[in-house]
Amino acid sequence: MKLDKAIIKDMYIRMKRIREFETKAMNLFAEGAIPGFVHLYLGEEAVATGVCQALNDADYITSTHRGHGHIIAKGGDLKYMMAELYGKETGYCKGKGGSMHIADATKGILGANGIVGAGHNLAVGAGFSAQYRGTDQVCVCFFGDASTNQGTFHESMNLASIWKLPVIFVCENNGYGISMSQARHQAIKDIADRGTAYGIPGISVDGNDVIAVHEAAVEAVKRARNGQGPTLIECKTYRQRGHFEGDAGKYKPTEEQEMWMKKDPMPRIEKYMRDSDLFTAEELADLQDSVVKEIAEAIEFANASAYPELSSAVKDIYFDIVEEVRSR
Ligand SMILES: Cc1ncc(C[n+]2csc(CCOP(=O)(O)OP(=O)(O)O)c2C)c(N)n1
Ligand SMILES: [Mg+2]
Repeated sequence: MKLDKAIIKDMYIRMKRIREFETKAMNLFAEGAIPGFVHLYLGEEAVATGVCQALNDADYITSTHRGHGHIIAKGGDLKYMMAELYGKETGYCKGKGGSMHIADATKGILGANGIVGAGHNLAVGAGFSAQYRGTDQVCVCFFGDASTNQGTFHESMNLASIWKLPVIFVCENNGYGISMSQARHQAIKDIADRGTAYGIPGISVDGNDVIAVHEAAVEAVKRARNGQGPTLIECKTYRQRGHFEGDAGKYKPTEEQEMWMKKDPMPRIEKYMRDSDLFTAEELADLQDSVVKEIAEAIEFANASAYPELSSAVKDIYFDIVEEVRSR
């Protein structure tokens, strides 16, 4: 597929934002600046990017516990994200949600999600809503390999198929569910095969090749907008870090890690950009500098922000909202 320079440039910026954000989050967590848990997306940047580049602002995504990449690729605000990781009051959830609860309804980001498999149902709901309202919106459901063993995956695939909902199921097969390899948690190799059981076309792509992911996503989005129903895209990729920061990932064989580092999506897209003669080395360096600056500004913003007041711990909770609705 021959892509316009503008699309490649846009994808590179999104990928680089994720890489830089995650690298900084990794270091800041190690320094103790970020509390709680962070599950990093390093190595999987091409998946969220290739898919989200094929979407419009009005389209939806559902995310996972490993959600930073999805949110950045769909246009989430880097400053509010970083502030949320820091637990600051300027964050997306006023510092009370952390990494796994970031959502932005204005960008169609229906939320990261700490419950494995919960995004599938939300995606079906969003797809049904779009179909019912007669809009041309689609919903992308991002999820991991291990989550395809949850009942929600199967229920959602079935319903999306029978109702021909505009949902694109994007499986990030990074080879592991926590410390358990795919070979130990399911008896199949290609998760794309699971589409057959529900009458959904399933396709496996190299998830570290942003152009291959994008190509598959464009096709699936076209089908969904045309009323032809869901597609299952399995993106074969690799989690370069442990399951969360603090997990050294000792169970990942060295040869396996080395093999996947050779397929790192960042140098691959950079090589493509240089070899295609579409970008000069200087242009590439300028793009890199501008992203590094953006992330530095997000960290500065988070650092300069205040922690929430203690009294805010009982604000914006269920009973608070019920009270507000009652008093209207
Ligand atoms: C319902 C539920 N069961 C178990 C867990 C614990 N848990 C957190 S992440 C995870 C593995 C997820 O693996 P996968 O879906 O492949 O996503 P990845 O972490 O590889 O991106 C599990 C079992 C959970 N958060 N929610
Ligand atoms: Mg996994």
